[in-house]
Amino acid sequence: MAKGSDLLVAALENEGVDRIFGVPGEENLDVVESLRQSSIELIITRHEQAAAFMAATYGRLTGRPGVCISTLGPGALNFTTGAAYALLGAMPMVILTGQKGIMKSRQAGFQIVDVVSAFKPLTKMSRQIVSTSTIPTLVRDAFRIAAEERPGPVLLELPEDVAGEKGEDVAIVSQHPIEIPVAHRASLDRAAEMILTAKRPLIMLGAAASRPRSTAGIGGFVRRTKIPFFTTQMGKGTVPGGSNLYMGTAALSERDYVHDAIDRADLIIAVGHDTIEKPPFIMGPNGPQVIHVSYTPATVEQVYFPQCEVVGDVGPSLELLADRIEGRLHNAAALLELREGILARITDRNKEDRWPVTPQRLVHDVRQVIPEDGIIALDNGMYKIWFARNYRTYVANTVLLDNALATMGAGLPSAMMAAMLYPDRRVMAVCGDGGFMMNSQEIETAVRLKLNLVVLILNDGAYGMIRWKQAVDSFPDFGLTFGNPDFVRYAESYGAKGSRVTSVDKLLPTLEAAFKGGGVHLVDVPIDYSENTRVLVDELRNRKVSIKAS
Ligand SMILES: Cc1ncc(C[n+]2csc(CCOP(=O)(O)OP(=O)(O)O)c2C)c(N)n1
Ligand SMILES: [Mg+2]
Repeated sequence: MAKGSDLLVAALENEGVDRIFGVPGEENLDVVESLRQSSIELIITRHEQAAAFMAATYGRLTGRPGVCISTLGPGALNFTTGAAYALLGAMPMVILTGQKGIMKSRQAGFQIVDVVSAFKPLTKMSRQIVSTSTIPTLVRDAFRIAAEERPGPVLLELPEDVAGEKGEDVAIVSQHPIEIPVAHRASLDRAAEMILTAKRPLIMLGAAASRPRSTAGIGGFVRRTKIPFFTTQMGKGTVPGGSNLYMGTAALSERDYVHDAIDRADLIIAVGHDTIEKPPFIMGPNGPQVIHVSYTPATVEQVYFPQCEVVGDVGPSLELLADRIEGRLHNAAALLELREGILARITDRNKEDRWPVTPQRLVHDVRQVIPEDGIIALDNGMYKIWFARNYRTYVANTVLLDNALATMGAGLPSAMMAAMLYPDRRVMAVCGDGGFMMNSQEIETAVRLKLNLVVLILNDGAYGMIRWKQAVDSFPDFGLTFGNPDFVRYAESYGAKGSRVTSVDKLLPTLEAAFKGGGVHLVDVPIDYSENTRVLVDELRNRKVSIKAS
């Protein structure tokens, strides 16, 4: 006879789960006891939201679902933002929640919320486990659904009486390999024809191009066709950005320098574009034609309506497409002449020594202390646009940013996950003073886990991005500033280290010393956001006029 929680944990082990993040409650105690006796590590966080962000990031970086656990009602509801983060960001994740007993109810309605229903719009599947005998199949199904394209979160609710109940022994369902079908020959022929006749082709790498399984095949396609490429924010890094075909990242939807190339292209091969991202360009009736290459068909939107679709396993499908066009492309390099001009504009003023530090200088100095395979994980704030636009990447998944839910509070937990998975690589969280404080309690978790992690806090005493938009829209400056704790002493109170940067020339050495010193190290740097308006509004607005005039 097997106990429900033992069956659950055996099924999780069968899925290769090695760690679970969360905050258990009374209703999970059987599961906690089963975990104690298992090979799975239980990692306690200080808020369920951080556990969900960590589990989602585990899924994003490994392709295998990350797992998080909470109690019923209040704990489960703290997973909602993490579920939405994984749903919009296409990150495989399995959420386990507890519930009061369903066979007997001795506590009436205390703490009971219909969690399964609450998560229906936030997950790919949300189910209650009602008997021990269904646990193996439900767990297998949950992991399959979470991981298959398009990946996302799944919720399983385990009531405490089912967890504690002894039932018949049921066999665990073993995994088997599944190959994703490759695109249809007809669609490959059609796409090849369009590429061969294009005069100014351009490749765009989107969010799904960053899936761990995609990246090698995409690199091969770019190298074989030699068509220049740009990326969306979440597609950053999928082909070595150091290659001489990288044209830039579309951090804005229009008018940026990279749009010089996009606007002139007559064909865009959009690899892995997911319309949950803020649009990297706006399709219009007179703009370039688009070929959508991805695991799943395109979602047609007002701003994205491709004329051709190549749907299937991205790497192998692109290999077949390259077979059809390699060596036959005469116009592959047509837009390449714009490259130097675009990249030069992006690096403009990145060594300026103004104080407080400017975003351009900040991105430049951070790049200096992060090796090619080092990882930065961004929270959400004004600096995200600057990093997306200006930070060059050389290795896939070395910039973790969220251009999907774009929630504040995920920067620190996602950096912690990266630091756990890659202990030999440098990892830095980049957070605003607003976003950092939304999950800053996890510094305790990071210290407890003995992570090596630098947390860079950009201090403007404000919800800077919203304050900036308020000014751009000509509203009076109102309601978006706050006071901060002393971040150095705050770090020290957790047993972490802290440094404050007091002049622009100290930024780089302070970051370098923080990495060299190891452990968890907060670096507080004041930032001057006046560049937002000078570059992202005035300079680009004037530029549009000059393009139109020319
Ligand atoms: C959870 C959440 N709440 C609110 C927002 C809206 N929002 C986007 S950026 C931002 C300000 C971020 O402030 P901060 O973290 O200090 O970064 P800054 O822009 O000042 O660099 C806000 C409030 C959001 N994206 N997510
Ligand atoms: Mg701020």
